[in-house]
Amino acid sequence: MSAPAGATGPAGPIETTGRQRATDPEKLLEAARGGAGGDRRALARLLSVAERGGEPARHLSRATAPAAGSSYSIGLTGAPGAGKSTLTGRLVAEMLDKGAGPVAVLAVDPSSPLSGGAILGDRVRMQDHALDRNVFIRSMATRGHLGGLAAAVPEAVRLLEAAGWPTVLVETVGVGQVEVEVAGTCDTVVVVLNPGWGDAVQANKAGLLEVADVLVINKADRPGVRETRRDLVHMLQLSRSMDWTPPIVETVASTGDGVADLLQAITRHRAFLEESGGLVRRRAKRMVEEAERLAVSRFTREVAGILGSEAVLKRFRSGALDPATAADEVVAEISRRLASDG
Ligand SMILES: Nc1nc2c(ncn2[C@@H]2O[C@H](COP(=O)(O)OP(=O)(O)O)[C@@H](O)[C@H]2O)c(=O)[nH]1
Ligand SMILES: [Mg+2]
Repeated sequence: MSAPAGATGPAGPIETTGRQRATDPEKLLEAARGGAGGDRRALARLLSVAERGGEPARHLSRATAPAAGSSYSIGLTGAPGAGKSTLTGRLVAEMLDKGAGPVAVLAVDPSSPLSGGAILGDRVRMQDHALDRNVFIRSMATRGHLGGLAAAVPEAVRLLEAAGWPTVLVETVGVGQVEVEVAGTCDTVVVVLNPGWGDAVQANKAGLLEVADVLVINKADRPGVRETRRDLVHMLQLSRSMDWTPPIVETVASTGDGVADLLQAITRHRAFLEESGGLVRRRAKRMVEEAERLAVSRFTREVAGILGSEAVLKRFRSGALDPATAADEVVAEISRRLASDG
């Protein structure tokens, strides 16, 4: 099922008629600039472009590149139900309270082609902030972007950056491979866990501890906090040998307890990255990874296109072609196309 042309999903319908119709990203970007004071409809449209990918997104990507580095992104990941949305809402409130706004929130759901119920719930929970001029909330799902969400989200973050949002929070719904990858595209990665036997172990298995810059034991109003903390400390000692040891923060998102500590931990990690030069390195490394994802997915599509042709299948069926020769032919064909392109 595909989205009707021009729809933006959860951000609301877009007019598909009239002069306003989005074909010129530069104009839209111009309108969207100014952060909290910018045109949010234009921003929503641009985010749809980033979400869908393809040539328009590449074009947009070039337009937003000059703004790179002017805002800070924070990723929150953790198992469904861990309290990420509640915590995100609290964190936004805390930032606004401390004068650290405006804040843009991207709620990312890789599992649904169009954002569904889970994200709708998130939006309801964050509605207080949706009314606030200093907050922009947007859901993102898979829309056929060639590099997947792990490529679409950084594009969206750069777009928000170019539009003048100094802080972007990225919340993922779960802890699948894509979600961890998406969170990993942010400057500071917050991993949200709950107290209880085995949660720390699961986090380790899911590769969460590897990407974590800040660890949160949310639902600290429940038993098992001390054991979970002990397990985490132990696992961090075993698996990490680096200059930054992720602090472990206890929160009760439902009451707001510990959220100020969480913001402080994030701020300290940011300062650490900025002072050590790690931020610049980290961002450059991410750009390489993002470019790799895009390049590989383009090649993959080319390869699949050539090998999936009826002519090739016919030769395979009749025994006239073997996989190794076919691979040679594909490489030669792609090289030929590249040469004639360039
Ligand atoms: N007891 C308790 N419940 C919490 C806490 N934080 C969140 N919850 C509840 O846990 C449930 C899942 O929270 P949600 O934010 O949707 O989790 P998400 O799936 O990770 O986004 C909701 O019913 C929250 O009210 C907490 O610190 N303590
Ligand atoms: Mg959520």
